[in-house]
Amino acid sequence: MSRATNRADCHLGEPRALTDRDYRRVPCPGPLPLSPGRGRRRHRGVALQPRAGRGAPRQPAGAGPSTPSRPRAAIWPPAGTPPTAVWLSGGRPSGPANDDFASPAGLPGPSGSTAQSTEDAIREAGEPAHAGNAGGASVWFSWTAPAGGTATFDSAGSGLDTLLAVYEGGSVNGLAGVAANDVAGGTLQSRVERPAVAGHTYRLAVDGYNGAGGQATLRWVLRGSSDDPFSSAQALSGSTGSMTGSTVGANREAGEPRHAAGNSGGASIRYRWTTPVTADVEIKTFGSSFDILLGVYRGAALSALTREAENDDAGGRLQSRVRFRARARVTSRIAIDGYGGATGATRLTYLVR
Ligand SMILES: [Ca+2]
Ligand SMILES: [Ca+2]
Ligand SMILES: [Ca+2]
Repeated sequence: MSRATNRADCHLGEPRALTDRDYRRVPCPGPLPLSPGRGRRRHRGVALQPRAGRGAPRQPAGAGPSTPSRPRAAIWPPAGTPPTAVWLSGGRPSGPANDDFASPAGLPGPSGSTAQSTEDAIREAGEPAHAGNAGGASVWFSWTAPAGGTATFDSAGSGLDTLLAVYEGGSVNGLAGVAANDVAGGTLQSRVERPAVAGHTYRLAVDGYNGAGGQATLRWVLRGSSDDPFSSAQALSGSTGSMTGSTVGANREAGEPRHAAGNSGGASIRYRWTTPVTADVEIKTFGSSFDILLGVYRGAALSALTREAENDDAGGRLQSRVRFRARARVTSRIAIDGYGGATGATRLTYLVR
């Protein structure tokens, strides 16, 4: 494992205050032979204003938003750190929609995956250093645990050296760290796993080591507590609806029943659904991407589950469909598993017939 030598080596060491939207970050045109504290130099036509030491950065004369037609670089490296990116006045291309802490991308449900570019993302004022590295190209996510359990987040599959951090809190400079990771499993990608409290909202930052940008993937999965696999079940609302999800990264809990056809499965996600009145209902997984096992139960605890319905293949397909009579105010516990432990994208449709 080695650190990639790429644009990441061209980033500011101290980008903290360089978040002015009137500035535009561009990749370093090459090694910048700049020594902190030695005054203004010219590099490939860009006026540089180095500043030694840490502290409040100083804006070079003429480099501010007031003169956007005169591109200049503002570089304030900490002492001993070579400057690595230039920020030009004249407007920065808008970064990702979830660049800032205040505008996170929501992560729906107990599990899933999302991918995006972090190019042009920045580090905002007051932002903590994620996983102990200054980073510099963070994007933010928000996830509310639909139930209690163990939440796992990882950035496997990302095309950059990621930093991943989980927080609680409502402002970027007032966050409480929950978990953070730089390298996991011998890769440059990151992984964290922590207990999640039902209803709590967690904020996640995905950043690049030393400010690297690139294509980032974030996966999340909530597993139930070991004494009840259904404790992480996501609630279905209304009398009809559809939910998409993913079983990638899910597993099989101790004591979990075989959900259909006596097949052991191996990667299940769970839902719960309560109808206000007794009704004939249908639940199906048509539209999922793999061979599904579907099991429906009632009962308040794993040790007291009663099987309501199960199906492996319906209608000559690998997808599943069950019909049963749901009792008023009795919660149906629904498990989607993969035949032989297969995983993939899921689609669950439920309706009162
Ligand atoms: Ca950011
Ligand atoms: Ca990393
Ligand atoms: Ca099937």
